[in-house]
Amino acid sequence: MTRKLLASAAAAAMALTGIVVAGDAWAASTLGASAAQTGRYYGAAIAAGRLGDSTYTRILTSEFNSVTPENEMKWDATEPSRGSFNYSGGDRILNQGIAMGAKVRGHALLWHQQQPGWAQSLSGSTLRSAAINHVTQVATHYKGKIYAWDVVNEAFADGNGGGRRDSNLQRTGNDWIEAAFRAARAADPAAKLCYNDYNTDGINAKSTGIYNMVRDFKSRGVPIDCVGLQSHLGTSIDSTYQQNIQRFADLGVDVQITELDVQQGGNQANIYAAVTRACLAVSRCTGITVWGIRDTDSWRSDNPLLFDGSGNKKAAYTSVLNALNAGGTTPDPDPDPEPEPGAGCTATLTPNTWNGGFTANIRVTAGGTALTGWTVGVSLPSGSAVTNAWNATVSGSTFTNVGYNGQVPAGGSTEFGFQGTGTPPTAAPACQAR
Ligand code: 9MR
Repeated sequence: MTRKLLASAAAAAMALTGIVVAGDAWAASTLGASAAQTGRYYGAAIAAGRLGDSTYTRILTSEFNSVTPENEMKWDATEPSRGSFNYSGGDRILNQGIAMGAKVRGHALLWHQQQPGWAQSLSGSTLRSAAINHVTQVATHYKGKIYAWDVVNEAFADGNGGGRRDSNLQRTGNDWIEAAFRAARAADPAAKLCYNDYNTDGINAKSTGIYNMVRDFKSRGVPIDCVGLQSHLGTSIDSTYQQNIQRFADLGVDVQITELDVQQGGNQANIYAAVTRACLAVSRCTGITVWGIRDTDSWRSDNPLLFDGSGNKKAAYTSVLNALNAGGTTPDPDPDPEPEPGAGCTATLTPNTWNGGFTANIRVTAGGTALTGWTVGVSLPSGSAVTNAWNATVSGSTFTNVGYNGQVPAGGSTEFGFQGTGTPPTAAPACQAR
């Protein structure tokens, strides 16, 4: 092959991967490819009903490497009548994302809006169990396929000093959010679990209320991995925007910009660039999603997106692309590795022999990471058997936490015991976090 042919073959290959040569530097030519240079994604909220529009789909497939269903995975869409689930719209979005090799964000398991009528009319423990069942069912249906779930959306109030929003869900008890996160983790352990909200795009009372909740969750071992800052913006950006992202990241959660759109007519291109730069500056800010593709696809009427109604790139698009190509910090792909089996906890056994049998008390101690569940394996001498256990369930000689003692803070302990026939174990029990 001649040099020229080689060069054009390389150019064709680069065009396919969205990379072009700009000046001396390599610069990606699409939002997704340029975000990927620093290990991030650039996504869009999409609607199943628009996927037949060829302009829409052309922009979607060429520019974005993450998708969020704008409405299709919400409670009213997925469980229109109690216990009867409909995943048709959600699955269309999921399959579009899979076909594109994109990350799929799940939105949203529980929210005070877009609840089906039957849920709106429930309250108390009936609503609580219906809500948790909803989380379990939907997260199970999409198990292993979702990059990050907005487990709870918009549960904090505006102008209430950082307190919760009143809603039917809130009235089931203040612990409804952690119950939802625990159910989501149990159903889909691979998905990152996010809390998502708006008007949290700077340091203010509302974002501080959320910050305090995340800090509390982390200290008690409630599973939470990320915070979504929606970023529905007007004509300015809060001067503490980046600082706010950073303070959440410093709690040990990822941050994602989840629903970005910016009013046109103010400083749109500059605000988009500032959001991009702020995310790139914080290594745990892992990606940005715009809430729609063209201005005409938006829920807003002030032309807040990156493409005009005809699908042309706007100035805001170019400013985002340039900001992405200017580079930034690189996220650690696995900032919170799961503990190695056995590394998350230790167990000690204290036997008490009595006529014809024994009892044993086992103390489980968490390592440097809080436990959200544990199992302990005991090696029994031959001829011995477990007859019953307390504060744990038993299968053979493997013991698992019960509902009230799976959560153990880092360094903390809990105890269970069992009774057996024969002689007590002599080997140290093996503890594993789960
Ligand atoms: O864009 C969504 C619009 O199509 C729906 O009618 C609306 C219903 O409340 O929800 C919009 O998306 C919202 C998102 O789910 C949560 N944050 C605010 C978004 C804009 O309202």
